Amino acid sequence: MKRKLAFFVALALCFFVALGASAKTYTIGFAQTGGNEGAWRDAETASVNAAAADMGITLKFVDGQEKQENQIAALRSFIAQKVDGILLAPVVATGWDDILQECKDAKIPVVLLDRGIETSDDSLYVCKITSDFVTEGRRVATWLTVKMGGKANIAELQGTPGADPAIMRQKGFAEVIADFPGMKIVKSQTGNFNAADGKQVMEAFLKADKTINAVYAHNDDMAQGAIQAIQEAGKKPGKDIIVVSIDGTKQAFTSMVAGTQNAVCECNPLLGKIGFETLIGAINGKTYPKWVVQLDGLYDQNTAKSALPTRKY
Ligand code: GZL
Repeated sequence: MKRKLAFFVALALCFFVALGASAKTYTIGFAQTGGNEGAWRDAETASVNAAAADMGITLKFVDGQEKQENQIAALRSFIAQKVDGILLAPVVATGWDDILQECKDAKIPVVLLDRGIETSDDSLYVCKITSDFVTEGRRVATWLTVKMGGKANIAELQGTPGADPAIMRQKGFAEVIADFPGMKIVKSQTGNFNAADGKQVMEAFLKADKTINAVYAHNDDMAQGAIQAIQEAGKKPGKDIIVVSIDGTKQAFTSMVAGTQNAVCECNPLLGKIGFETLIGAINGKTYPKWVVQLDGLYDQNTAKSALPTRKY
């Protein structure tokens, strides 16, 4: 009899504990890089907003306007508001230790979303949830090297200066082409991850160097700008000049179907649910590997048409 009673008491306890955990409404601050980066960033923000609504999370959202000082101010305001946890998409990789120490002192866990940081103390954040940017760069470089038969004069459109994905995508691409002397980067400059700057830089590249026959853009938005610049220069993107980029947004797939882009390595922006689940886990004492890596696929004109209807961003 006693064992039966103990069982039912334990069962009731579990029920009330579970009820308590699910009934709590978490207040979470999200400091987004923001600004006018474009389709990928918009998809990530939409994913975070949708997940907050689905999970009953009170979300405090700040658009950092692509300025680190704005994101630091946002984190300080989250601390003052005593949020339960923080998501941070760090616009650049350095300069975060002090503010993250303030978050740690306030016992507010921070999860890094879609970009990593450089720090000597990785206890300052729970984990980073990002793609493997070096591998993205390597995969695109490998695809381009095969496509060009090991010989190309490449224009590189870099992402935001100092941003983790820009640094790592440049590194991965360079590592692969280092083994192929015929694969030359003849021009390389930042287009700040946006279409307008990407177009402007590509226009200047085309005026300066008539031998360019390939473009490596660190994201799709800059690739779209480059495609426009190539067309306005009277050349055929996707044919006269091969175009490859990273992100895998719909615009890249429609361009590959249209023949103006040749290949893309995706980079998943739909991180809202996993971001909140990880943060809530950490708030409740769970530990995580420092890098929760997202896996990406590579697509080209042979696979774009069938994949396009299934794309979620
Ligand atoms: C990658 C993300 C990058 C995207 C760009 O995780 O930080 O920032 O590749 C975006 O499109 O601007």
